[in-house]
Amino acid sequence: MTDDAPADPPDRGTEDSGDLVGEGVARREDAALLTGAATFTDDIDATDLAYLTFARSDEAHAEIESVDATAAESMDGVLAVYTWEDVAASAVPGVLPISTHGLDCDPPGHPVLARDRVRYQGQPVAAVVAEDRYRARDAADAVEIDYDPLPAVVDQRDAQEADAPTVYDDAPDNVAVTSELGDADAADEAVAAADHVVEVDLTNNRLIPNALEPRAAVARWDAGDERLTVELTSQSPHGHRGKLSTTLGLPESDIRVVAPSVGGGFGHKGHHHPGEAAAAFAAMDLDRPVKWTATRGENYLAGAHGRDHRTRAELAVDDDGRIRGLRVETDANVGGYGLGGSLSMPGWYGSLLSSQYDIPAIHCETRAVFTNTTPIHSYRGAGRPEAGYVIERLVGAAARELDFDPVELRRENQISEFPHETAVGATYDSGDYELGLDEALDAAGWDDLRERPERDDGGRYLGVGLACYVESTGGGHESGVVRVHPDGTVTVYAGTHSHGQGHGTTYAQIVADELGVDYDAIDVNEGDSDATPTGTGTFGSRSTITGGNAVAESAHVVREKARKLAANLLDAPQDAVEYDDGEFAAPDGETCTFADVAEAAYGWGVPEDMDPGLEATTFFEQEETAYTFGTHAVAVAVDPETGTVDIERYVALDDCGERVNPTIVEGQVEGGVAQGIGQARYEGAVYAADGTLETDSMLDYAVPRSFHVPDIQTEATVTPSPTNDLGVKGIGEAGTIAAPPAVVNAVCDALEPLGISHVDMPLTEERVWTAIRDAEG
Ligand code: MCN
Repeated sequence: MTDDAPADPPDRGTEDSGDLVGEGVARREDAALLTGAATFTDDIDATDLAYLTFARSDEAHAEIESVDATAAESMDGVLAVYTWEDVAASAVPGVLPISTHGLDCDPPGHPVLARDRVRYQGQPVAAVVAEDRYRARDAADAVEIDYDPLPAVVDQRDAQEADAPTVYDDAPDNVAVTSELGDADAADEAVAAADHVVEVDLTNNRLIPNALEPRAAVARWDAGDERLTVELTSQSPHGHRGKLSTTLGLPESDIRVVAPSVGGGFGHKGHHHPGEAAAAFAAMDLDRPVKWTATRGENYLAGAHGRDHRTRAELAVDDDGRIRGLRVETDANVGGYGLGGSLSMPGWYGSLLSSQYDIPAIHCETRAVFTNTTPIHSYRGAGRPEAGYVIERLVGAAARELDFDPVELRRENQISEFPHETAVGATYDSGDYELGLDEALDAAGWDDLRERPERDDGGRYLGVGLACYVESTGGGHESGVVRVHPDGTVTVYAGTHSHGQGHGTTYAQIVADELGVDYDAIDVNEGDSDATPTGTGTFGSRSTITGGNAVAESAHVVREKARKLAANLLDAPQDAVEYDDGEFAAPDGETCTFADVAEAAYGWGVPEDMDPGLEATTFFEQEETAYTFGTHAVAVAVDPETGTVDIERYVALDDCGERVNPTIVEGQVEGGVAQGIGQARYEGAVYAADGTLETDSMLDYAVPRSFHVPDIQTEATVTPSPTNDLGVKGIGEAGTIAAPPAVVNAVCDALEPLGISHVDMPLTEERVWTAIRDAEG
């Protein structure tokens, strides 16, 4: 904070607070996005701009015998062809940073260009730079790469077999790390003692993130200042600056990262990619600006995937419906390389396994397993959808096996006192889980849905499904600056970066309320590492909690300084000055506006014991996690002739504490549910045994279209979080957590008359049809 800021975070109270927080203010960013006025990375032009593209590996696992760039180099318009030898001959380390802390092995990071071996199909082997992107593409095709193919492994359970190919010699069993959470003995005892043990063996399908805008970067090297500027598709500009610093061997002070408008990220633009580093390497080497834009196909092959868990789990339940324990064993595919912290990420997922339930004993063992597939990183939800799926499928299966009402089984076990510490170490801050369940059921017309016949008049099987969830949100620190200009207008800077979430609107609402100034006088800036104090970025549904509280605290500090300045202008004691709606008033009736005070702050109206200026910087640290929760209810009809699943009703009840902007919250829920339905019904990466990605385009990998997504009725309860002054929790990922188990539970309920208890995601027509045919014998 600035010198004027108090050492301890201020108690902001509610005095003078405005009324924009809580309103569904229309998103101010949409006009530019919808009319094409916004600038995305690929829109950026520059004098002498050159274009980079990769020659990528056709093989999933092979030694590289040779790379011959002679033909490519001689092609018209080609400026350079780089291989690992060029990187090695330079001062650039050329390896993307990887966190190996706590691993059972010490694998190298992902090299920007393949060193001697490729470990997944699509790994960049050579980078070609040319005068235009088409010549670059042609030249990349002309790079001749000789491989000595090695056997490949794509499935994480197969990879642990004794005769499986080894991805890294350092990890002979292909296991990067085995993580444990909870108490193994207690879970074993619960399973041994319970009246029933319900088992599931589930696949959480591998997903391929499909943001509208693929990854892209434009790098410029200023040889005079010896400074690199990289404009790129980033969720975390300072995070990218740090990673580029490690990969390129440049100090962070010599790198500026700017993320312009970003067309969706879904977690996929939070981590570092060879493309950004290669563009920077080439820009420095050629002393020309260099652009790299991934094609949709490259995004499929090598843009990092999400999920891909295989899980066996047992739920110990007594006759009365009380859950006694949970035992989970998960094999998580991490692909051919670690990226950042991706190898330890699967180990975190167990901390959400207790969900809304009071489960006294839980044990979860997770193995992060290397395979010859595209690296896995976070994808919207990142661990929470995987955990939510396991526990909600188990509860659904238990209700059926014990012949228990699925609502009552959930109600029987729901946590009702807060804070609540789970058996896997999470401390839930606040909630009213039963209220959420009841409101969701009411909104869905659950009792009527339950009374529907097994089949409708057309012979379709009818079913209903529920998913209750808990989502950990926020974490870490975030920066927020509130700068008042001499004319009383305001610029807010935050270390987060919106890529569809509407921070420009949200932060302006918060600051307008805190400062008591006009919403339209507040401009919000994110995405420039030179302009903003070091921030953490946007992921983990953290921005409203961390960025929102950071800008709120800064606004509060500014307002209190403005009050002191106003007291000086009005010649009144500070305590006696009232502030309302942009106007300070002294007891004698004299007034001055916020703009008068701003002008005085930069002019001659500053008392001797104060510094000039009117701005504050806050690094807000979120010390405790805020846990969002909710219940989603779904009704489906399944056509036995075609395997088609119709989602006839979808109700999403979510509680993210106080809502800054309920309309944006609804949009976030709907977007997440659409992606969750995508996972449940359509999406799934498929690899051939040799490591070829068979679903390498939108022709083979079905992203849901608008007509695949039903009307989603969004409902809310509001349980403020005690972890932060705004009382908020995150919402950006909730839909992806609740939708998959709610839909699968509904389909399993529909198919119960046929004796079908489980169908793996995605519930494609073919898969559902086959399950029905098999059941009918
Ligand atoms: N909000 C609110 N009140 C709350 C919580 C949130 O009003 N209590 C609103 C705010 O308007 C805020 C938005 O919801 O701008 C999202 O806030 P938050 O839950 O804090 O999430 P983040 O801004 O940190 O966004 C991250 C989250 C994640 S992790 C993914 S992945 C994701 C997502 O948001 N990717 C998205 N939503 C996305 N939406 C779009 N359009 N595109 C993506 O790539």
